Amino acid sequence: MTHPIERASLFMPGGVSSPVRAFTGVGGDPVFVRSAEGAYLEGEDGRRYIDYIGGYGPHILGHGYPAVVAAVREAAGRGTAFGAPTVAEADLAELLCSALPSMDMVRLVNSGTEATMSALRLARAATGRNKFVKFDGCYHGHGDAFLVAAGSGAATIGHPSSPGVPEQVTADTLVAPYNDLEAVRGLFEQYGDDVACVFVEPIAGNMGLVKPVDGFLAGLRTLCDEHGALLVFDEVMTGFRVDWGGVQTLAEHGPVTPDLSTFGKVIGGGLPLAAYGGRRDLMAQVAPAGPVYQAGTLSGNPLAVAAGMAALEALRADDRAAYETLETQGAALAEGLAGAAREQGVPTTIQRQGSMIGVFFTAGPVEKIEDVHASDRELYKRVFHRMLEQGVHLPPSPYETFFVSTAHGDEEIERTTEAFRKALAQG
Ligand code: KE4
Repeated sequence: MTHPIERASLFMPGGVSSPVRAFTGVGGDPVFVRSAEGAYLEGEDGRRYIDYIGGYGPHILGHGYPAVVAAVREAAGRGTAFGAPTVAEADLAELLCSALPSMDMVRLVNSGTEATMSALRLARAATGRNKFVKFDGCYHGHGDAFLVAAGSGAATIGHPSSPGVPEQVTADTLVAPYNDLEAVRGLFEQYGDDVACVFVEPIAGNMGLVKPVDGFLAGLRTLCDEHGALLVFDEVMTGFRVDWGGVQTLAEHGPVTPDLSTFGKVIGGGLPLAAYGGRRDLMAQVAPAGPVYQAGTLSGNPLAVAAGMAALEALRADDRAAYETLETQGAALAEGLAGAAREQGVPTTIQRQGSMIGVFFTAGPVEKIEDVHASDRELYKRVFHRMLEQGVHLPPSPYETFFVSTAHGDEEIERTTEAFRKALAQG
């Protein structure tokens, strides 16, 4: 019997709808998923897998969360994509703004990419400046301006990391190493009055999990204030994942208040919904209230809004008890993995924020992309496949984050830890 990837590859580039799913980061053929429930994926291969991909972030309550499924079913029965405003969108917008002191207003869109590209356009319009700073190893979706590879040296002008992105588009993208405030200070000294914003994942989740060192986020805030630039937090992955709100509302990381923020994943409950928002004086410039154009046929889609609302209501319920579960289970997994690595004598750095975990085969610490490049990524590939054989599906790349959900119980954590121990024991 041929593998599903063979037919899929006849009609879809790489046989997938998004590159990381093709297992290019770990080799081999991807598991095609038939269904999922709670902490488990059901493969077309007939096998069940404990899932740490979590849809790359949305499934904080586990797959097929009943209240989310019910909300989508109910919304579908009333139609969808009206091309007209709905009360439910305003309900979601009000909920998001009530959770985030930095957010006076928000615009709903369909993907994190749309949210970040729109936030960048708004920051450029609001400041009248074109350049912006991003960080090597941070991913903000596939908008042209963000698809840059850092050049050599501490801080550089970005060069396109993909064909089809013109040099003139990325000439305004300035790249600095993550956690390197001096490099950012240097960029501001060189380009200060031309920098529209600093765009950052306040906790980075696209090079594995890398946390800001003390003072990094606050330092960015100060530099932006000194030079009249905006601070943009890309919380597409961290928003409502690390806390009710985001990194910007976590006392342990400040809190630091951005001027604009982007959200996605969790707020859509697994359906296509993302958002950008922030200060009223900035958001009031977005069409049709202001001149900064941005639009979307399916933006604020009733099914996605219903799924997002149901997920957020579940996260807020019982005085946000879900976050205690996510903290407990995330800690249990991190400790289990670290213990197994110590037992096996394998240099391993486990970094965690709540239910987001980064696993790096290196002595660490891991504070920037170079540290991840230098880790034993070949070992990650071997461990990935050995754990897959044992029924545990890690993210198919050492540059991705493990996601724990409220559906990952003690049994799943124990089975994962044991599978990790056995995988490491094979060298
Ligand atoms: P989307 O366009 O994929 O919805 O969101 C882009 C995006 C923006 N900002 C951050 C911080 C993100 O993590 C993402 C998307 N994350 C990746 C996970 N590494 C999506 C997975 C994929 O590309 O298939």
